[in-house]
Amino acid sequence: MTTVLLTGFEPFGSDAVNPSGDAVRLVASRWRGPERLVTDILPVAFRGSVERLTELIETNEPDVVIATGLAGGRSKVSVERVGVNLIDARIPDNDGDQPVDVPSLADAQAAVFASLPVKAIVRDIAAAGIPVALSLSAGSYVCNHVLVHAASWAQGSDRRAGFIHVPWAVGQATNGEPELPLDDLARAIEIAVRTTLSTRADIDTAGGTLH
Ligand code: PCA
Repeated sequence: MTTVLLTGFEPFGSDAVNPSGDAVRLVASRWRGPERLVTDILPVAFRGSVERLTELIETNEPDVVIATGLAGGRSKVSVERVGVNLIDARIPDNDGDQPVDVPSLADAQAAVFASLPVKAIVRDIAAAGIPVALSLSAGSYVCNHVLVHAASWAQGSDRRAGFIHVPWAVGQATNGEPELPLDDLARAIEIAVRTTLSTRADIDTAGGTLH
């Protein structure tokens, strides 16, 4: 049976909530198969996140890994295209670690592409009326770190992996940053899972930006 591993993150920094974890829990509660969906909430820690991801992969042997996280300040769901092999942490992680200018993965390429059908996912989330965009940067913090590890795990195999950043959910942003209904975040993530399962090769359409 096809298995999808879907993760969100716990809260981090000074925040009490993380909509990625809430949205993933919502997707799990609504999932009706037939594929097996395994969900989990990762710690916002450079070491702990990848340890947990590796453990989940070893235990569940997924065909697809989709990790999600919060990108506070973004107004749209962001489907990440690439993980850059660089950590430059602006704030300490939840374990107090703050690596600066070190690789996520030693002795690896400078970057690794997500292997999800990212353009088909953007098309389908947009068709559901939810603001969405392709993104060329997942940042240089724990989310990007997890993307690099997940995408590297999938590289050169039939497995697929990628990352989706979500904005704040309604009622959560503290500085007037953009928010979307939590239900939209969950629907967008579920669409990403469904589209990945139904789409092997991505659609051939221009999706880039000039800057
Ligand atoms: N967002 C952070 C880490 C955890 C999360 O939800 C990031 O974008 O790196």
